[in-house]
Amino acid sequence: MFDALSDRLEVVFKKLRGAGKLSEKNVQDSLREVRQALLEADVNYKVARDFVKSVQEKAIGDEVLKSIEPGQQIIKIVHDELVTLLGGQAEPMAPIDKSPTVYMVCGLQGSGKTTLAGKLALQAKRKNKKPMVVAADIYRPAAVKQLKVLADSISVEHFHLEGKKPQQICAEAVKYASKNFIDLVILDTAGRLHVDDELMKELEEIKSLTNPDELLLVADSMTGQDAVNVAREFHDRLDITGVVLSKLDGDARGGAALSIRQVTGCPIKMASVGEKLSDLEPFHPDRLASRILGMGDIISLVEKAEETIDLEKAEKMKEKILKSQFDFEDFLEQMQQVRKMGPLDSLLGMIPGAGKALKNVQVNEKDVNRMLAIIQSMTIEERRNPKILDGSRKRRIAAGSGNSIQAINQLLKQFAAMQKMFNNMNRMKMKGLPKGMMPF
Ligand SMILES: Nc1nc2c(ncn2[C@@H]2O[C@H](COP(=O)(O)OP(=O)(O)O)[C@@H](O)[C@H]2O)c(=O)[nH]1
Ligand SMILES: [Mg+2]
Repeated sequence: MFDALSDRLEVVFKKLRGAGKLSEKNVQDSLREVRQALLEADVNYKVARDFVKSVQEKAIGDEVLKSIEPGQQIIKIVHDELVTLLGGQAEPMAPIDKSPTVYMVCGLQGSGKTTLAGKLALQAKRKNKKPMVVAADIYRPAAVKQLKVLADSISVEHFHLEGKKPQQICAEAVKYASKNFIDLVILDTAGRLHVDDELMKELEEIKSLTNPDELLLVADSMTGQDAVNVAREFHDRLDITGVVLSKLDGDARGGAALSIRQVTGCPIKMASVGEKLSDLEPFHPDRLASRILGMGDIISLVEKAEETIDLEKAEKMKEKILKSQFDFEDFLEQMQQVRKMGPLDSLLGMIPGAGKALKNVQVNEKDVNRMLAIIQSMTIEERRNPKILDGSRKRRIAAGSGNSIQAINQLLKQFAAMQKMFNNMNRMKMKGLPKGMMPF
């Protein structure tokens, strides 16, 4: 989602790093470009203006300009300001600690409410809690069914009362839950195409009848600044407790995600990153900032790995990446593990720089199978040290794996790019990047 912004900022920072000595003018020019990049990413103009002002105040001190690496310092300041812009600390969801805890989900039509209800239910289940989803969107018959199908797919109880008003359905659901040992009630409310008074009244009533522990607004990141305005209107009326950014996996410019916290003052609690029910992550301002500044999101990757892979292996992977010892043997092992975790392109995007190195490569299962076949046709020695792959070895591997020499060359090229990127990352680290710059 933040590719274009990342690319722009990378260019600005490259210039800054290369400048050696910095003057106020250098800095001001760079920050003007940062502001332009933010605006192009569809960041709210006031947010962009204040952001740059705040960075500027911190960056134009003697201390920064005379430091050994002023460029790095300024990047660090931008990073820290981005973290602040996104809310500073990660804000956890209200704990599921009574019977029942109530999460109310609201937002415009199509923003991803029903999907989120399913995702939250799945997450609760994984924590050994008993969730129940409540169909309170009665205006579209398909909506009740949609929630039912989702609930059935994860064996979660589904609550609905035919012919009743949403307010009643929700109130009854909470009563039912407290009698039936349900830990978490998730209210899937109705949406509209635009904010309207009637809907707001309905939501206000549901709120006062059910007294939710979380009142979540689902904001569709794909709709840009509209999402920000909608969030503001919902917050004004309902006093929401948290925003969930949905469709962060899309290719919109990301400005909504970057503006919404600042404009509404409401914390972003979760990020929805795909259509599958497992595609829900806690929102971490620092990780997203690192990702936007091209530093990847190793922590999310490792955490995701830990869910599926055993801890020891995940730890080993992190170490190998850090020490630039990542070879085809590791690649093979990791690929096999990683395939259990989810769509590859989304995982690769979390590796610093990998998204970029592999940008024009469509990663799909067929490609992966081909890559794996090629690596499996290599000897251990070749996997450890691909440099020894000469023409005749390549021909052998090509024949063995049923691929062309060209496919093998392509894989080698991609792998070399990845190694180079890991190396750069490590060198940057060794140069003593300020603390907080690297995501680990
Ligand atoms: N790519 C992507 N699609 C999503 C995400 N969340 C929801 N969707 C899709 O968006 C559409 C609308 O979602 P739905 O939950 O029905 O929205 P609702 O009208 O607010 O209940 C559906 O096609 C979902 O599969 C997400 O995080 N990423
Ligand atoms: Mg819905």
